[in-house]
Amino acid sequence: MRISTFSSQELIMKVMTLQFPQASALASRRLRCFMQHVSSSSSANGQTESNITLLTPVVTYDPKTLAQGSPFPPTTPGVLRLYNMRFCPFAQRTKLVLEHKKIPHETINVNLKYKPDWFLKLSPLGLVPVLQLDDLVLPESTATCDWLDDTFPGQTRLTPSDSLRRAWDRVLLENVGKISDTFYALRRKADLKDKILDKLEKRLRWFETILSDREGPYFGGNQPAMIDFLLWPHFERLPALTLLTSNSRITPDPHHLPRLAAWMEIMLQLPAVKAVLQNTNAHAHFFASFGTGSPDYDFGLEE
Ligand SMILES: N[C@@H](CCC(=O)N[C@@H](CS)C(=O)NCC(=O)O)C(=O)O
Repeated sequence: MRISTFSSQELIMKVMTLQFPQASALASRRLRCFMQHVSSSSSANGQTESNITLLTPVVTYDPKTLAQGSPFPPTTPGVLRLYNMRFCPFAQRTKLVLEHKKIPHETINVNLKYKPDWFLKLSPLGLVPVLQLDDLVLPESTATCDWLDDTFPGQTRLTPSDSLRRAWDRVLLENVGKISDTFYALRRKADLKDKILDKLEKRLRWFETILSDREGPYFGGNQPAMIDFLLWPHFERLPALTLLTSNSRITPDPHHLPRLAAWMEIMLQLPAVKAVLQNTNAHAHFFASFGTGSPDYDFGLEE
């Protein structure tokens, strides 16, 4: 694992332009870029010193997915990389934390149906998200988010210091996956639609109750916390499920679930959420394409 000094005092910006040979395997990517040397600070509250120096990416990668047979996009020492898939709710968590904390990184989108060999070497389970920084390789949404929060505490930690709150956030986290399972259940067992929707409503009411007991409007209180970013991707997809199933019971509405509906509204205003958001039509399209066995990973990107 690469750990070097992470200076809290200053932000060193070094701009350099790199020119890569046109004929390289990455010829299709834009090769002119800037390098900024950014140092972030360790937390002031005496927690573990973070000693990582990050460089801001120098190459702007094409956001299109890399599939089997694509050459490995070379890494740059000191540049944090996220292996991602634009419609993956788990990778979206990591992306949200990166964006919210303004942590410099580059993103490589991976075709998860036809995975490149180099991706399988990095991620033997073949799952995104994965973070890579030099020799460090870290998979799993929650692990990557925790690591980012610990390593780049910035102004505010996203993880609550109160242990009971942390424990309850874990309870919420454990239950959110069941919300997206609804979509797959509805596809597989259309005849059980009412039962499935009843279960979903029950779960959403449970989230509403927990949120109502908090000081709001976020699950984190008056500021978004880690749990808000971990939950959000699953909720962002609910309007698309509503669209696909023509069932309005799926998306929290202000009359029945006012706190959740307000939370969704306020989350949508966060710059990190805006930066990573896919709109309802895009999600619906991706879900539908996934259902046919040909996931349209690059939907919405220019040809
Ligand atoms: N527990 C993992 C789940 C990640 C996950 O399921 N990612 C999906 C995309 S949304 C994936 O990589 N699927 C590829 C595959 O199953 O082969 C996490 O939280 O990161």
